[in-house]
Amino acid sequence: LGQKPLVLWFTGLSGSGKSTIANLLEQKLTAQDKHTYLLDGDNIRHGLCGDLGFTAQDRVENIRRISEVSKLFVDAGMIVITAFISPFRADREFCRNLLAEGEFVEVFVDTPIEVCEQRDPKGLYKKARSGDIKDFTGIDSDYEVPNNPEIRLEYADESAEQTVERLYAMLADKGLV
Ligand code: GGZ
Repeated sequence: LGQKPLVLWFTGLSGSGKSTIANLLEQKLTAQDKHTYLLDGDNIRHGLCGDLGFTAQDRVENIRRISEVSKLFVDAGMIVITAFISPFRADREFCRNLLAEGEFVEVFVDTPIEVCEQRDPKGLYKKARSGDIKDFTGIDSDYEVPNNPEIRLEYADESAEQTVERLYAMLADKGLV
C-alpha cells in the first residue's frame, strides 16, 4: 500500500472543527489510495460506547476503548483518524503508550473557545451556559491543552478546505503521509 500505519489523534473543544477537518483529511487520503478509517462520535458513541456519558469517568473509559480499537486498526495496517474531544492528557498519553514510537500523532485543533461558542452548531454551549446540560467541556468540565502535540492547528479565519491543506502540508513535511 505504501502507507505507514498510524493514528492521527485529533483533540480539541466541541465546535473546534475536529470532525469536519478529520472527514476532509480522510477524503484526501482515500483519494490517494490510502487505507483509512475514521473513528468519531457517529460510529463510536452510538455503538461500542453507547453506555457512556460525559462524566470524567465515562470520558476516560470512552477514550480507553477508542485507544484499544485504534491499536487494532493500526495492527491491521490502517491509517486511523480519531475525532474526539479527549480532554484529559493522561488518556491521550494512554493511547500514545499503546502504540509504537511514531505511530501516534496528536493533532491539536486549537480553536479558541470564543470561536467554538460563537459557532455552537448544536446549541450545546447555550445549553451549558444556561445549566440545561452539565459537565460541558470548557464550561464546567476541563480541557487539558496538549503540551507537546506533533501538530498544532492554529485557528485561522479560513475555510475548512484551506485548513485541511495546511494540515496536510504539515503532515507531509514530517513525512507522516
Ligand atoms: C462535551 C458533549 C457533551 C458534554 C454532549 N461535553 O460538538 P459535538 O457535540 O458534536 O461533539 C461533542 C461530543 C463529544 O463527545 P466525545 O466522545 O468527543 O467526548 S470525550 O472525548 O470527552 O469523551 C458534543 C457532544 O458530544 N456532547 N454532551 N457534556 N461534549
